[in-house]
Amino acid sequence: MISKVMEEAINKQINEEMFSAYLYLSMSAYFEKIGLKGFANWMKVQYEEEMFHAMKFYNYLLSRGGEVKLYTIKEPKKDWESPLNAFEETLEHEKHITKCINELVDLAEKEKDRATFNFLQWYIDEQVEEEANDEEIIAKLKMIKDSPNGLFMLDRELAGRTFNE
Ligand code: OFO
Repeated sequence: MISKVMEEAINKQINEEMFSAYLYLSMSAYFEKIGLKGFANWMKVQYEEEMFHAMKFYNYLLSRGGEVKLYTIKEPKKDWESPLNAFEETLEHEKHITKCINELVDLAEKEKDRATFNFLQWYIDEQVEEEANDEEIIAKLKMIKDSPNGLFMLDRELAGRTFNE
């Protein structure tokens, strides 16, 4: 049975992951609005990934005899200055999530909760990938600057992203 402290921390993280999903779905709608369907697809896949992250915590908590508590999800922004601005904000958000995961790992260590400590290793690897993906797109957007041609090509590339766990 999981400790109450760990249970509460995981419930908060479920909310963080669901907010991430909400934020990226909102970004997907923004990209649709400005006519970048490939970017919109990339963000919609990211939304699906975040729901997967949330549900992985949810299922884990139940499997350890914990009680799930679904907190209110914050309202995300719906407009950004540019694609670059949206991706820079995405990277900032992912850095915040990495910090949350690291704090959960610290807590699992403090609680001597080996199972949760092990479970969290998947999220540590996932965060490395998430930040790297954002950095790659930011670098491309910086190269593209104001070239519509470059933006069009990147949009085509991002249209190919599909969800895989
Ligand atoms: Fe984007 O990794 Fe979960 O929140």
